[in-house]
Amino acid sequence: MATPVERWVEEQARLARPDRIHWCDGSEEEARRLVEIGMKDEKIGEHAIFQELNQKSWPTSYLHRSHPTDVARTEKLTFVCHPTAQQAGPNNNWKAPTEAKEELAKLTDGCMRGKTMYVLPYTMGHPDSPYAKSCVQVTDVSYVAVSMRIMTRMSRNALEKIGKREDFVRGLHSVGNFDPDKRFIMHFPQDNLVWSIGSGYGGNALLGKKCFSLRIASCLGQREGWLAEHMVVMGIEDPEGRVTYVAAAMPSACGKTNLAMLESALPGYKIWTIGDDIAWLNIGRDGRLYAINPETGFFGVAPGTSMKTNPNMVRTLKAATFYPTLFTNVALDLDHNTPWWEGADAATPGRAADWQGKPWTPEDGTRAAHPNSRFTVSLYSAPTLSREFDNPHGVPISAILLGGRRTQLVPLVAEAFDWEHGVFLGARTGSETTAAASHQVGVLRRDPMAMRPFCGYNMGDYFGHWLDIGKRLKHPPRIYTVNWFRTDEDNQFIWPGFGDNIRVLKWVLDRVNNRVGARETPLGLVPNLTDLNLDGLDIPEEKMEKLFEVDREGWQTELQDIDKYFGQFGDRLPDEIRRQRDALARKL
Ligand code: OXD
Ligand code: MN
Repeated sequence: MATPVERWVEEQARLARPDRIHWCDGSEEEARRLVEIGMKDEKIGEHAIFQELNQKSWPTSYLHRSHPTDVARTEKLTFVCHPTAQQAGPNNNWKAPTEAKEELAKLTDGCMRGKTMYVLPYTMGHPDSPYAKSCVQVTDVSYVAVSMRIMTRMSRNALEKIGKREDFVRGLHSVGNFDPDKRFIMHFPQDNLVWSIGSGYGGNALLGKKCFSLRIASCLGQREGWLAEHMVVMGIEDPEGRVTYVAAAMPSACGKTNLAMLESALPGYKIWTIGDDIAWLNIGRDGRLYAINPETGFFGVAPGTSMKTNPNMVRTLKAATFYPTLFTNVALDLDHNTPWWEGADAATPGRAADWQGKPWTPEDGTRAAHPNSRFTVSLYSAPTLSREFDNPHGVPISAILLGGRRTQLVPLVAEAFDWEHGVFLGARTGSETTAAASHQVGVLRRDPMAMRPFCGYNMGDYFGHWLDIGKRLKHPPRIYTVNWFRTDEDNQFIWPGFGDNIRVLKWVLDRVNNRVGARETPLGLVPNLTDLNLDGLDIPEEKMEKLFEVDREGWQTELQDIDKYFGQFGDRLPDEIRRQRDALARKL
């Protein structure tokens, strides 16, 4: 008798009509075979799916070029199909499930003709974890199959674990013909289903990532009493050898990966990486909040990555483990057959192919790598990998940082007065947009808890869910806002960022261990400057003060924007958030 997974795969094959079906086992041998297939047999336009890079300087690395219209997550084409529009909220595009499925079925009909359908069984989270979820994705491109091996725990065991169960998470993916007018990423939370067609890029195509582990999982979390968040998880070891675990939410391309594996500028401190993008947060028996990272890989932004900004990532990328390591839409140094991007360690190549494979020289004055070019690499290759990474129960979180990219207004760091105030700080977060999604870059938009593109249900209800979680926590983590991006009159960043962010993390540790006091402002509790370790930094005191300045007039204008944003949620905005907003207005 066919299993539920076999029956489901059969059904998808009847619709998409592939020439062949390949059930993946997640082995290294298989990954090698898929890379070979991608180098020889599969193409996007005129480019092979994979091109081997210089294996001496970049062991196990391959270049992938996506379709030129398919270079980032496309929020406009992403839908969450709850039974009602109210459940999806103003933060999501919505279509009625039946109508959405009819439309997708038309686009999917016969879309895999002439191709192989790869069946990818995987779990998000360690298979022994009570929080792990079993999933199956089908796809028609080797790039996605290989990427999913890096990003998830893909194996035959995953299939065995599902066995006769019907509640596995389903992902149907096809690149279709890459036509942007026929591109949709649709979610059906009631069916644990993601259906994505027309894109082979990152979060649009690796369905275990944003689609399941954030959008669908946030809905599961609402139902089951936990949180799926766009967060880094890391351990911070102090000079006494104690490790404190912290989670940090930041919008896409705002430095989460650099933070997750930071090399400390302060002696005696060390960062241990659990994850750089997604955290599942559950309440433990002891009333503390525990975090797991459901993923096993990094899908990080390449431009700007170097020994200066993130030495541990450069070490990770150069590790010789065959998951393998993929570079997508970076430039190619033609003299050395090596990947290159703006801000890389290697000198600008004299002769290169740009991200589309077109001849490029520095004189062209254009960017060689796409601003959203990426690497996909296993977390197991990271020298900073935490010993607790595979701990099925996760790690206890002592502090949650909520960040954004703000050149003005938001202090370097501020501590919330309590959990409810912290939820408000997260709810009112704004950030300047980056190239991680297709939209105009550098525009301020509200991005609560960095979840604007990823919260799979009404954001008003989401704020309420955070407040409920707080009520159930006996020992809630403290909540902080952080902002590395404040600029001076000359538009220069005041704070050096990167490895120096440990100075802020040290203050957070000192606060959660009740070692230092703080100064109250309308925006929260900020450090006394004498409590921030600034040894070896050369920032004039007045600039340091500027990092904590409360611009009351600027905040009045900001409040209007916040009110406008909150206004969309009507009755679904919790009263507590309104109370917090009014308290801020009174203090300004
Ligand atoms: C990502 C994103 O890829 O947030 O992590 O866009
Ligand atoms: Mn992300």
